[in-house]
Parts: sequence; structure tokens; C-alpha cells
Amino acid sequence: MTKMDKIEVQVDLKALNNRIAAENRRKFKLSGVYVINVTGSPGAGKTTLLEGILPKLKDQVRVVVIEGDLATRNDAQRIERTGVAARQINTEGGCHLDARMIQTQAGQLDLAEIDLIIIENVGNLVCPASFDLGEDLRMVVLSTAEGEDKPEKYPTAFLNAHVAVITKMDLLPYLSVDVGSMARQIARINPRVRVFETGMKDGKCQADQVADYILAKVRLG
Ligand SMILES: Nc1nc2c(ncn2[C@@H]2O[C@H](COP(=O)(O)OP(=O)(O)OP(=O)(O)O)[C@@H](O)[C@H]2O)c(=O)[nH]1
Ligand SMILES: [Mg+2]
Repeated sequence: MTKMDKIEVQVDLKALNNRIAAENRRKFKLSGVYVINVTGSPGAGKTTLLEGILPKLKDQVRVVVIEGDLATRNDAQRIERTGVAARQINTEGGCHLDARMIQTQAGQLDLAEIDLIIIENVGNLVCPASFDLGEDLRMVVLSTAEGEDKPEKYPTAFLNAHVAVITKMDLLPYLSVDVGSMARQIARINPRVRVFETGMKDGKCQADQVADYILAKVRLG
């Protein structure tokens, strides 16, 4: 009988991810590409927000969207309908995107022809917060319908964010939710975070201020 030795291989996956994220960040910077990582729960309104801001963004900058989902090309198809190119990553069970996935996508893009990449992460308020992708700006999307206590219950998503977008403001008359408290919790967790509020009107997401904020950031580089 042969004796099989057990060899333990321990890889610090977080450290490896951070290393690749740093490489991504360097590559994007060198190419003059601004990168945004959009996180938030399933159904918070991430794709709807992108559908709302892309018509304005695409008129002024060259933008590409990378969509992360466990399965389907649904969100990429929604983005393509706005006239913006979209690439879909299917994680097949994975609850977040990682820096390696973005490195692979970046390798297939002509970065010299792009000013802005928006990455919609997998719908999840927990896992994506711990994985740097090499982005310049992290945006967390939270809907009024999720309840005002979510920032305090899921603080890491807000701790690492530069921008928080509270969506579905149009639903307030039908909900028992205190949006003021939601905003105060976000400010307590991260006083530097910039908070925007958006909602649907006439079937469209009203998010002009978010688009203007992004355009200013892209121009500053
Ligand atoms: N009334 C209202 N509905 C909204 C708003 N934003 C999104 N929705 C609806 O909420 C549902 C989910 O929106 P999505 O944009 O698909 O959410 P998501 O965060 O991209 O979802 P995942 O990609 O699956 O994580 C859709 O039916 C949207 O039409 C809003 O501001 N107001
Ligand atoms: Mg989506």
C-alpha cells in the first residue's frame, strides 16, 4: 500500500486579489481609463441606475460596462439596449467579482479607446465589499424598499464606498421606511461618502446628478 502524504498549500487569496487589483489599477491609470465598481443587493436597482445614466454618459465619454451575475446575459442585454457595449461575466455560483476576472476582461478590451469602465458587481451587499477590483470609485446602491437599518447591519459595503445611491425614492408613499435615518446611518459609518437619491418617473430612472458627478470624476482622471 502506498502512503500518500498530505501537503497543505495555503494561499492568501485576499493578498493575491489585492496584488492583481493593484496591477489592474496601474494598467487603467496608464491607459487613462476611469473605473467604477457598483455594488448592492440583488434587485437594489444597479442596472436600472445604469440605464438611467448611460444615455448622458455615452454622449460625452467612451464608456463600456462589465456585468457580473451568477448566470444569464440579462443585464448585459439591458445595457446594450442603451447603445453602450457590455460584457457579461457569469460567476456560476460565485457571490462577487474578483480582480482576476477584471484583468481578463481588460486584456480583451482596447483600453486606448475607452474613457470609463463601469462594473456592475454580483448582487450581494456583503462579499463584493471585500474584493478590490482595481477601481477608482466604489458606488454602493441601496433601495428604500430594503429598509432603513441595512447600512448598520451591513456596514462593510458602506465603509469602503465613495458614493451611496439610495434608489426607489418614488416608492416612499407605499413603504414604512425612514430614509433620513438610512442616510444618517450611512454618514455615521462613513462620513466621507457622497449620498444621492434616485427614483423612477415616467418609466425612467431620474439620476442626472449621479451622471454629472461621474462625468466630473472622469474628466479629473
Ligand atoms: N419603482 C422603482 N423601481 C425600481 C427602481 N430602480 C429599480 N427598480 C425596479 O427594481 C427591480 C430590480 O432592478 P434592477 O435594476 O434589475 O436591480 P439590480 O440591482 O440590477 O439587480 P441584480 O443585478 O439582479 O442584482 C426592477 O424591476 C426595476 O424596474 C426605482 O428607482 N423605482
Ligand atoms: Mg443588475
